[in-house]
Amino acid sequence: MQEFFGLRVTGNLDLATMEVMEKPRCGVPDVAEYNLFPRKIKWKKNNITYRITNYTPDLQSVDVDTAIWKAFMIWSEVTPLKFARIHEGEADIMISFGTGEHGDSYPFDGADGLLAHAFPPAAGIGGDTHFDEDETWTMGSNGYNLFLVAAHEFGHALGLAHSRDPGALMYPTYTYTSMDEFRLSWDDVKGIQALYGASKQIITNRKPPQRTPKKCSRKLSFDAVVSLRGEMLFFKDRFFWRRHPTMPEVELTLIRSFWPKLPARIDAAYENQARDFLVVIKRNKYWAINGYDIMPGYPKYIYRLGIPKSVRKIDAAVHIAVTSKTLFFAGDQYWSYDERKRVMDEDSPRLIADDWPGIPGRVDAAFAQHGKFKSK
Ligand SMILES: [Ca+2]
Ligand SMILES: [Ca+2]
Ligand SMILES: [Ca+2]
Ligand SMILES: [Zn+2]
Ligand SMILES: [Zn+2]
Repeated sequence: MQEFFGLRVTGNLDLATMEVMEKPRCGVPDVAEYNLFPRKIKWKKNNITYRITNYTPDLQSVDVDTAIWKAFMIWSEVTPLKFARIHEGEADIMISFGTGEHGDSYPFDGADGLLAHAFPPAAGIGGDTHFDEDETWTMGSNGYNLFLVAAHEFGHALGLAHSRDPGALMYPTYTYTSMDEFRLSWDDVKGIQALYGASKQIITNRKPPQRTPKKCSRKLSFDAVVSLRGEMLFFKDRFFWRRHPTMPEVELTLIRSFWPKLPARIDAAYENQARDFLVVIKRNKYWAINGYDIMPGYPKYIYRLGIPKSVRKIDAAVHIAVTSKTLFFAGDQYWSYDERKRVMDEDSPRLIADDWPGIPGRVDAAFAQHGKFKSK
């Protein structure tokens, strides 16, 4: 894997970075080096008040109250911080919805682009959190999810700057996750605990923070490896690394930030270059993708390709352009699908060990490169 990952980080603004910067994002300016504001700005107390000064017409007020309260909860669960709502007077964190110039000389920009911003802890406007009313605020996956954006902004209101970890809540761009699936990353937890310390209370059924995979870890394995329009994608957990031949650096990206409708994690993937689509497999379903778009009619069941129903999970898949065959690996067997005739080859399945002696047991990921075929 050194061929892909043994390259130096340049710190230059490259194409991938520029793509990220065009995505819907938070309006707090970037402090790229660190996940705290430079001078460790924090509240000098653990009991913090908030007040919702107006409501968005996009949601019922009870939903706004819930989203805001849950967004505070994710920070209070991991710190000694407590948040109390007040209904009049000045709270530490004043929350409002506004459009364009809304009274603080940091105007919003209409639909999309900047979604919200928050001021770091201080008296007066410090801690205050503003949402762009030109967005459509929701409790689900359409428009922008108020809970997710509020949770991110409250990170700023408590003293966190942006993170460079694409798995972190404090990453500057918006990627949808449902409220049930949502978890802070280790980076977020380390950041907030550096300011306020850890929570004293024991919360029993809380899921641990999510770790972002590290490309230099010796233990790293991949869920899937695939070429896509000349780039190489290495899938791992919620993420993939992208390697473009002309770019010096690999970029780590959330799967959902490219394809919001895909599962958060995948099992296998392959590219059909001749027909220009990518196929992503998760358990017994597969999705065909053209560029950013999931093709109509997907997901479909893998059984439609001729894989028996006893197979619940595909370990790896690879398309061999010269033969027009796609190979699906599951356990110690593989199936060969003829993409030209659109039927499974009659001698499928075969034992992996019979055709690739030396591959030990189960396969994690497979891809074809320079006419050769690799598996890992
Ligand atoms: Ca304030
Ligand atoms: Ca906006
Ligand atoms: Ca709105
Ligand atoms: Zn932000
Ligand atoms: Zn504002």
